Amino acid sequence: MKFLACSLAAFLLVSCATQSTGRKEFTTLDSNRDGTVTSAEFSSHITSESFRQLDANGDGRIALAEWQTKETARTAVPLFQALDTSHDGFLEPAEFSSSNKKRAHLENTFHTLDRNGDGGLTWDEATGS
Ligand SMILES: [Ca+2]
Ligand SMILES: [Ca+2]
Ligand SMILES: [Ca+2]
Repeated sequence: MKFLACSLAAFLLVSCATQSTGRKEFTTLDSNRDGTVTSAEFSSHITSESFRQLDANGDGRIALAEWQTKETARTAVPLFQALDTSHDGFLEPAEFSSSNKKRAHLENTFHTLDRNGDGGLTWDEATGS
């Protein structure tokens, strides 16, 4: 899971640390626009964003070649095969988002950011200020 964990963490750092685009990212994360990002809003956005980044040719599925060109390790192949539950050599969005381990990682990241533990992420918490 190292590979996914890294790319997700990298995405988070980029989106949270860049002040200029950070606010926009936060608003994107806050899909119901109530000023806080819930765990559900967080996971669904990060998942779709990671998928979009990995799907280099934008055909809506991730081929092994696309999977491997990102910060790759050979160890990513078993993970790809594990996620590809239909065994057709492509990761569909549903396959990509159904990983329990990835879900657990996102939950952890969310709880780390949610410093007061109220289940919602405010702008201040997201930026660490
Ligand atoms: Ca919200
Ligand atoms: Ca693709
Ligand atoms: Ca598949």
